[in-house]
Amino acid sequence: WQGVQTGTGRSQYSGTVQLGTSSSGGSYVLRDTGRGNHDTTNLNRATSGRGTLFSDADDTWGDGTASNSQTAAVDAAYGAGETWDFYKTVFGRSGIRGDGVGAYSRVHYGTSYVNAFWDDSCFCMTYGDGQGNSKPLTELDVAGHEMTHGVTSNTAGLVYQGESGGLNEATSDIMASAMEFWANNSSDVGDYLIGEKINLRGDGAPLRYMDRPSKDGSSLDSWSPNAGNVDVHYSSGIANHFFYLLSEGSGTKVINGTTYNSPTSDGKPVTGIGREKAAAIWYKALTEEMRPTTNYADARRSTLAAASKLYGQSSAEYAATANAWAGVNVGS
Ligand code: ASN
Ligand code: ZN
Ligand code: CA
Repeated sequence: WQGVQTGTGRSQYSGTVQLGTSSSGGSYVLRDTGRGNHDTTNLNRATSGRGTLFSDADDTWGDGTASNSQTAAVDAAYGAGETWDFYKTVFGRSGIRGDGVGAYSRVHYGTSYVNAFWDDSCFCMTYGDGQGNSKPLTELDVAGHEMTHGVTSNTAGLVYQGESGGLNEATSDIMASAMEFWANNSSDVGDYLIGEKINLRGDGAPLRYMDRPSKDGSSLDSWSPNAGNVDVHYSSGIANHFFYLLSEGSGTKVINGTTYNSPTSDGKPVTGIGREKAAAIWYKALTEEMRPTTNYADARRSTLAAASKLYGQSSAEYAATANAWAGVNVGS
């Protein structure tokens, strides 16, 4: 396969996008040579194996609908590319392990599969097609979420159960949202919602809300002694809410057309420092401070240490980090 080609994709969620592709003998494949040779493959309803590398005669992929089998590949490849570029540009991280090597993405997993996942053993991401009113699980923030599970595995290694599991899940939502804002795609604008365009439950609601996680009916807005006993996709709410408060502050705010209303558990207002600084603090904590057994109290210390390194201990950013944790009932 030769050179770095740029294909055109018609995605389901992100409009018309540019894709890194490769050529050989007059045909094209979804191998992104500019991003660690990240491949996108077709499982064609299988639930194991590497799948078949997508190929195409004219380097124009998908048609924006799920009836075209290439469309899911366009979204998956675009999401992996944006996430790669986000980590590289914003944090200087070259790929999931930081070694320049790409993972790969598999689409059309199984039949009516309503999920997506990262798997350390294949070093790959996998996407289902959804079922009924639920569309393919290939939205940009879902790709960022799954790929970030790979980054977490290769850095802090947060154990996927109890409080560390909630922090692992939150890290994926936090970095996915930061990436979605950074990607600045006019068809899928940045927000503090996860999976907002998939219609996962058929009621038009997003999968998760970061400003007030309990809006989904299950996630925690703030820490309680029971946090380690709930599903990691619900205990993540505590850190997702922390990240929202640290970025945007408490109260009501409209961002890219979405209205947020973020309360604090102690009733005290929090002033945000902006999502770029909040993401920088989280990433530094993840990669330099957190450990496999980090719990919420440790995460507070980790982010304060990161804020201190980045901005100094007497900075507004350090104070806001402490205030945002207080706002989700994680104290000193
Ligand atoms: N989509 C889910 C996640 O990334 C899959 C799972 O729960 N294993 O957390
Ligand atoms: Zn996850
Ligand atoms: Ca989103």
